[in-house]
Amino acid sequence: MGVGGESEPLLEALKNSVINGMSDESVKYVNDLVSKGVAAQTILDAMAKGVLHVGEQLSNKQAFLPELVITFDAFRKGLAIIEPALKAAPSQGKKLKVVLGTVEGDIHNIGKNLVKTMFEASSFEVYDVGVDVPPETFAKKAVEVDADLVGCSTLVSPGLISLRKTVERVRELRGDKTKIIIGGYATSPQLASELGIIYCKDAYDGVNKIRSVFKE
Ligand code: B12
Repeated sequence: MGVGGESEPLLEALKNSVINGMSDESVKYVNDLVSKGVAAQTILDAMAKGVLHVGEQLSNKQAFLPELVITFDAFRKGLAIIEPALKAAPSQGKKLKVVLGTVEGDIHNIGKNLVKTMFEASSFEVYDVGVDVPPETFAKKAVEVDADLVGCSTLVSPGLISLRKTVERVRELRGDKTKIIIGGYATSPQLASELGIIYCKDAYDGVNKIRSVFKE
């Protein structure tokens, strides 16, 4: 069944519950929408609008990390309900594939996990390779999944050695088929331009830059 006018207020309420991080409400609205026969993708789109809204507020310093964390929690709980239906539905066009991890020598994962949720909310297909990830693992995973992007989170300065090797190795195995994006305390726009890759100041910036590079 399509969206249908009568589901619009419910979709709007779902979006707002995600924005406000009211996960019990989000779960209830998702269940209501599912029982009305609304397509899983339509439900996902409503939640994604909420996630991106809070991501944008964080980027503009109108919201702070705790707000984003509860928003993500509501999103993840709602997503869990519709995930089987999303996987079963015929895919709508090609999704961008992103291999995402924190570089070798670095165990920080909060930023990476936020990026992952924001990317999933943006309908990118994310392959999370974890933390302390060797260059070879990033590159091999990019080959295995035919990745459009490799995303490297790098917060500690010693991680930059590994980041450079990752860039090199991904290029060796993937040429220009895979673009590389970076973020985190140890990275900078200057480093990205030196390496010919893309710097993202936060997850929201990442979504926008990816969309503009791939003209989605
Ligand atoms: C929390 C924290 C920790 C926690 C990590 C918990 C965890 N599970 O991640 C703990 C206490 C374990 C920790 C450990 C250490 N930490 Co620490 N840590 C921090 C702190 C305070 C916050 C990081 C964080 O989570 N921020 C919140 C998230 C949401 O922000 P974020 O990571 O920046 O991510 C956002 C953006 O940067 C961007 N982004 C990030 N990655 C990516 C990737 C892509 C692809 C994209 C698109 C975007 C993107 O999007 C994210 C969301 O919007 C930072 C300070 C700082 N300013 O970063 C220090 C900091 C990173 N830590 C630091 C250090 C030194 C360490 C230790 C080495 C300390 C020690 N001596 O043991 C160890 C690390 C050991 C190791 N080998 O990794 C230093 C690094 C300094 C440097 N230049 O090397 C910092 C900068 C603190 C400081 N000022 O000294 N740390």
